[in-house]
Amino acid sequence: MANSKYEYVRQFETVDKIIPNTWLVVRIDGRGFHRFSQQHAFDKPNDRRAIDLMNRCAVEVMKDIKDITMAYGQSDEYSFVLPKSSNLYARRASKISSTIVSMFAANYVMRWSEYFGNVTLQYPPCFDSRVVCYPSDQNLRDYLSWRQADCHINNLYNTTFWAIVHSGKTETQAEEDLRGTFSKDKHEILFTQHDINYNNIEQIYRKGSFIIRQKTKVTSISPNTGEPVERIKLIPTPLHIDIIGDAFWTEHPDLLK
Ligand code: DGT
Ligand code: MG
Ligand code: MG
Repeated sequence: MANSKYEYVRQFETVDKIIPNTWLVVRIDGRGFHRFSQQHAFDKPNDRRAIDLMNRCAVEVMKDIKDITMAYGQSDEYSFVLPKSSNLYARRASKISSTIVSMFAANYVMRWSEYFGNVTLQYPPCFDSRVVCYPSDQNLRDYLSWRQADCHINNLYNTTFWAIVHSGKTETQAEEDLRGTFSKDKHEILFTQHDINYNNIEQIYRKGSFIIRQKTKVTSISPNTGEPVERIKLIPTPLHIDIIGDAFWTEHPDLLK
């Protein structure tokens, strides 16, 4: 029924095309993960299973949607970056955003038990999603720096908070101890009172995860000869590195093209 009398309703659909030649960032974030992390008894301050699952979902999204060149994740959020030149779904914002977030959430459920073993998933996790466009390379770098700085600030606070609580104080006391403190005070509390050098904490917790497509050697069996064949493939790989400074970007100039 190509030209049915009903077809005029299409005209009510609004166009939400993103302007050309701008970086696209899709950020997804867990809905009510404060409760979700409690209901599933996530380790505090960081649950490695939860982080690995988030990273796995992001890798699967990148394997499927080849336009995504990089992604940054921390806590219950992930940001996916599409280059200025991308014409994915003719740059329709809701189509891009909804495809990425539903693929991510479906993977989260499907792969849950791979990471959480026999911990039962109590209810369906849900993620929100938005698209933001950034006109300049500096805007994009500032966006990613903002998310990584957020990871650092929250992780330093949470690490100190839970160190105080695990040492026997109440959560209210820990909150009071930390009120008005600066970053250097938290480092000091951790070092002198809890024997923790913050800088020695694993990078995955302090820096979050930045996924890029890295050249990786893969071996497969040739269907013709039955022999193993080595090939170089671009595989989305999570790195736990600083993306605020210039060093990483100088090493990877292609990412900002
Ligand atoms: P929203 O996003 O407005 O629906 O609300 P929430 O509750 O998702 O809050 P949000 O996104 O600002 O903060 C993420 C929450 O997830 C926060 O309460 C801490 C929790 N969370 C994330 N990762 C971990 C983890 O590895 N361990 C624990 N214990 N909690 C985590
Ligand atoms: Mg959330
Ligand atoms: Mg969040």
